[in-house]
Amino acid sequence: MTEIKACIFDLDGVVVDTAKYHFIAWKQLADKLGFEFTEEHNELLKGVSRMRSLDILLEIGKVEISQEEKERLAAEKNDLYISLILKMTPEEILPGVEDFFKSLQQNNIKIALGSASKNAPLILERINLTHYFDAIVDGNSIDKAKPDPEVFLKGAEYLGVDPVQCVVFEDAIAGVEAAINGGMKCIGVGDANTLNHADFVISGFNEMSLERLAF
Ligand code: B16
Ligand code: MG
Repeated sequence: MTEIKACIFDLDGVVVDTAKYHFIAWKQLADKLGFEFTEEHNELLKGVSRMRSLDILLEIGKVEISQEEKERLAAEKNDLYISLILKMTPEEILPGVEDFFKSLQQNNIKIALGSASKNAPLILERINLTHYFDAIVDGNSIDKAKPDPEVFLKGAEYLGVDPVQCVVFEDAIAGVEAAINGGMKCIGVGDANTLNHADFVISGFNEMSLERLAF
């Protein structure tokens, strides 16, 4: 059994549910471009970078446009997304998350963020969680998307903790793979069948405790 010294959290789908705001913003773009974009389509964008998400959306709508136009549409989507997340409040923190952060702090287990989102710092500020984090790695500080382990390895490096002593919490398949590729343990948050490569899966942080970190 390895002593766990740090927990690294994905943001969307683990700490907070921002997928619903991404959906509203992407759907508005698809409406404008004249094709249907459903909640099922939105599942394909979870954990995926902004530009890759746009490419997937355009593939769904069979729309071909220049790189310049893509940049413009991504910026337009992001403007709408930001207008939505600016209205977020601490009430949107997913159940059990803050209590778990407190117990980690009390037991000197470090906390890092490992998110693909370039808007992560703004979201953490809106939900008043920034102060819990010893390190923040987000879409602004990485070159390679999950399942590449870069985001989590940087988190471990910033914390000064060996990757084998880190546990990653992830809701996306690519995120679970990124943790495994980084030599870390991974607890899936969500559906056990979907996240079957994780060490184990919880449906939410009300099921989580320090004792369960010892595995
Ligand atoms: P942004 P995570 C991801 O966050 C979202 O799951 C994904 O849907 C989004 O496209 C990506 O962030 C980039 O977000 O446009 O704000 O940079 O799950 O890695 O915390
Ligand atoms: Mg996620």
